[in-house]
Amino acid sequence: MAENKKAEKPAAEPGNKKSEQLGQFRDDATGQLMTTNTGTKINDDNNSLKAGDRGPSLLEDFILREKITHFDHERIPERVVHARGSGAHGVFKLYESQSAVTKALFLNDTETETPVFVRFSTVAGSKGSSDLARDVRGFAVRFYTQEGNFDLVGNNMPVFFIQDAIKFPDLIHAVKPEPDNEMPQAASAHDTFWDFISLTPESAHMVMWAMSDRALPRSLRMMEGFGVHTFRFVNAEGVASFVKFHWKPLLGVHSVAWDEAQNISGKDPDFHRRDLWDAIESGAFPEWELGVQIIPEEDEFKFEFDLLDSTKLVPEELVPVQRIGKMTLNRNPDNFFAETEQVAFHLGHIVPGIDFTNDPLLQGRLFSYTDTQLLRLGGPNFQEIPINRPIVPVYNNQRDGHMRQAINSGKTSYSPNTLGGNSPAQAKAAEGGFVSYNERIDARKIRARSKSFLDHFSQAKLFFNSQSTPEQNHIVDALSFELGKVKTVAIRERMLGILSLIDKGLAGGVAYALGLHVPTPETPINKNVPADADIADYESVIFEGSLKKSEPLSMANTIKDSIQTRKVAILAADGVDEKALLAVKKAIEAEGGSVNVIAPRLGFITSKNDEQIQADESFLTAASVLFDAVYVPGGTNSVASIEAEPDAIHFLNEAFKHCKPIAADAGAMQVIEATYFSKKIESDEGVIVSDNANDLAKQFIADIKQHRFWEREKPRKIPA
Ligand code: HDD
Repeated sequence: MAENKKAEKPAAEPGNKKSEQLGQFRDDATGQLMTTNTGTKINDDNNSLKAGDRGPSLLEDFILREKITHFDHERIPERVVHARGSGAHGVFKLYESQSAVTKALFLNDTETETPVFVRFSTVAGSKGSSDLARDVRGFAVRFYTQEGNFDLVGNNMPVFFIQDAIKFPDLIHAVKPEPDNEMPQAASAHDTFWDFISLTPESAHMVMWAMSDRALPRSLRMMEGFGVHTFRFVNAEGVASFVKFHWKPLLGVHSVAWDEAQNISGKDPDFHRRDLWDAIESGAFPEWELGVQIIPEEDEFKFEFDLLDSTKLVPEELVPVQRIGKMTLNRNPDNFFAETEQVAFHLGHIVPGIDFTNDPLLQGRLFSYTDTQLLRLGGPNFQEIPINRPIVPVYNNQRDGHMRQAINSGKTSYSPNTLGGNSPAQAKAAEGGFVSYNERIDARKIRARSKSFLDHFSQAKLFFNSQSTPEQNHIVDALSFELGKVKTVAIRERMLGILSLIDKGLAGGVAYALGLHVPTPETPINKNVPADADIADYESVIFEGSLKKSEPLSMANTIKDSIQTRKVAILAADGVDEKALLAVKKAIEAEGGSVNVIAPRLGFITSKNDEQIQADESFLTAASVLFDAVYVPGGTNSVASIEAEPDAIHFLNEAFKHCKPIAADAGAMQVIEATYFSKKIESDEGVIVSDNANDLAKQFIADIKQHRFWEREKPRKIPA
């Protein structure tokens, strides 16, 4: 009789404590026989038990009942925000001990690789929405440290829409699909969002970020991450400092164009998820450096803004970001539901050496995250789900509840006790027990916003002024699009009032697109505003920050030194000049880029010297928006076929429109001549035509490093 042997479950990464722990739960049915959940082998999984050939199914059929029941219960509530996400495992390695500022062991110990699990997400859309929505991206990192889990639950933007957690349900109700018709999906371009925003000027700074190209990342691997709030570090002597956390991607920060984003949403709604998965599978592990801005406690009031206000960032010019370690994502999850869906992040998961501040947004979040997991994961034992378990043992007197896994032995589940030897005993600070920072609070209860939170515009201006011209144009375009989708004219006008307090040119550009006038400074934001909005009174409106520009805020200043994992399309057909094709392919692959040959149909194409070259995609399955650059090799017949292929010409026109590098052999000039942009190529950077494959490859690679030639958007209307 065939026996089901318990499958071996090796750690995916021996030596990695989290991976080893997950290995105990990983199951693999390869070579095994099918069973019910109670282990009884199943003989027939295709037919239910019936009374006769054509008779009714029998209630007795435990196999049918179990299978259908489990299926009926397969779904859990999606996250109320950040429903759509992608996860990956990795490690964090510290460069240098940070013991001067924090006693957190994983930030002291440069030897240990700390396992991490990261989940990236969009905020507004449902679980099945497109990756390319214009949205903030969640950037949640769990460190499985030797002192317990530390979760850094951040975003790809350093500030937030609101200052106080009590406004979060309002913000999210406003941005989510409208309640009467559940439209639009994964989009802020609708009336309720802008109604709320136009009545909530504290959102002005975040709106600048959310309407910038940061909301359209080229890849999850090419975005920054931020802890947003000011946190506290505490060292072994009990000395505290404020800290802001940053993630700096080693591939730089890059985005796509809005028109491109909308097309990607149709061609491949999983674009970011696939990109992350493929990069990890191919061994091109995404990397970020962890940065910290440390502010000594005595400098708390040194700034023009309040450190406790999450609508403000600390400019790097004022406090430099020190890079203290590197995170590498090196393994995809085995099971999306078990890991990415069930992971329960919480910024209240901290370890000794890290502590909270009184930021009212942070304080409210501390409540929300556990609360939401109770509903989403069904009860108080969600920390026992494998992805949530710390790598250190858990001992306390919490007991029972739905789906309890631990079998706690012994008589006592209370403290203090004598019957159980007073175990588990409380840990003294010297034994690693968490002791909250001993902050002095001497205050009256008050339900109000601190005056130090009232400047809503100086950093919105700082952000806008720090952008390059193409980036500023994109913000104007984004707001013109979003407010153009708003039906209520009064909301558009109110927003123009807000924008005019940030930048007159910005407001003017958007007003032009909307066919409206910028409201006068006297009327802007308090016209027709309900008393609850509390936005009429600001001295702050006119506040000018001392810093006028901050370089790191512009993506134009990001790293542009690599073509690692960039995707290049080669348009080819029978008769292609394989020497040129292969030379360019080889040069790109040598620098870590990837190449797809796109041909009129799948299968093989025959080169001009009768070589067989595999077509990776056809014009039916591929789209320019899924690539970073395009190359057209020569070869008389190939060139004639490509020129005659409308989809290929569209491919090139669209790549041009989205400001991507384009290269063609001199022999492929007739293909370029069939495009819209052929007349522009002499002056246009980022388009090369050459009869020397090596020179072409060199220049092409240099262009791909630049990512995009946004200056090409003059005039900014390009057909494709
Ligand atoms: Fe939140 C999820 C980030 C404010 C309430 N949040 C969630 C996730 C991220 C953030 C990345 C997804 C975690 C995952 O991948 O599972 N949230 C932020 C940032 C904020 C922020 C950077 C501001 C600085 N959030 C915020 C507030 C509240 C919440 C003010 C409530 C008062 N957030 C939640 C939540 C979620 C969540 C409802 C939904 C699913 C979950 O927690 O696990 O509790």
